[in-house]
Amino acid sequence: MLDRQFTHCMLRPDDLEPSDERMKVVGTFNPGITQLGDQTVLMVRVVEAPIESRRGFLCSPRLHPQHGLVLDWFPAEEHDATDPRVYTHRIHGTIRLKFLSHLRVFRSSDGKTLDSLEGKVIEPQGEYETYGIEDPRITQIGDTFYIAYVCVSHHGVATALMSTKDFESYQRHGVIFCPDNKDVLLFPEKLDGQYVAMHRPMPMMKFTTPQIWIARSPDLLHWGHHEQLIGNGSQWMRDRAGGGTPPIKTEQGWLTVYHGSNKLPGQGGAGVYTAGLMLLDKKNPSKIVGRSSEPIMEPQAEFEKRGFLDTVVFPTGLLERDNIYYVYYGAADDAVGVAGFKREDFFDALG
Ligand code: MAN
Repeated sequence: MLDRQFTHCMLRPDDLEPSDERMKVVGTFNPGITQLGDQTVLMVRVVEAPIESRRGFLCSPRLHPQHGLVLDWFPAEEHDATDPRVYTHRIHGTIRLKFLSHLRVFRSSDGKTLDSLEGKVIEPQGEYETYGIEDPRITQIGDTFYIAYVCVSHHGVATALMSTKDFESYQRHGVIFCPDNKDVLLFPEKLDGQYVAMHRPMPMMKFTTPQIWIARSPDLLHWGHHEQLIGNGSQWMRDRAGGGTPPIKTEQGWLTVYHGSNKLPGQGGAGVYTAGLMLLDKKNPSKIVGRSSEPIMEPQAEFEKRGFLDTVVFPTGLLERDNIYYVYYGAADDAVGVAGFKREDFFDALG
């Protein structure tokens, strides 16, 4: 674990008003991050759960493309509800979320505190987003910001793309990685004439523990040339491994922070989510040129240890200011945090 220069909690669920009177805000986390002029833009995942409860019933919210918010009620005995995030049908094994996520955009002038809590809302849209949109990752390519985000529906968990030039109006480009695939990170420039992305397939056939893959595309929409990047790794990422922060270019190569969780098979909860550091070759990012042997970040502050899902740090954005790397992350599936690390400590950790 590396020494932090600072840790700030930037946003908590209590800070925000719900988007509908039937809902309460239960999470504000996993922010997409970019720099726009002299402001840092944070596109935060806001999670809302139904307020009402009915004895003997469970409720799962969804957004109907025409009718808006719908609350579905099921007999409680049909589902296992022990996971704080999902209900699992006892016969079909299918899941429904206990909550619904949308995105809100905030700005920060100092990179550590939000200028205002009035966040502009981005709602789920269409058939592939009925169970919510989550975990946006922002990459600036030329003068356009591309946002790869998770879209959840009864079809599964996929990744879709939207773009904007000003964070006021957005263009939707549809699903770019089909279910189940999350944690898609775009590189900020073409390499060898192709766009590049890291992604995380989540196969149902468990030949492997989770892996991060890399893919290429001529146009950001059609992805191919898939190659495995990392996986089957250390104890700290035996249950989960996934891309974290969109890679940033350094003299030495592409720098990115990724996450892993150490849950054992059959163990309850989600395990401990920690973060590692990785450096990819400047010209050929399928080649790893440096990697921290241990996590650089683990749940440390109280707001990272206790929340909706305890002991989670989940990095989703990386910026450099005055030789300090600012890592933005979701804490305990609950709050937005930012932690600062010395530039030289990052490069020492890469070995
Ligand atoms: C997991 C968690 C949830 C998320 C669903 C769907 O269960 O990451 O927070 O809502 O996947 O993406």
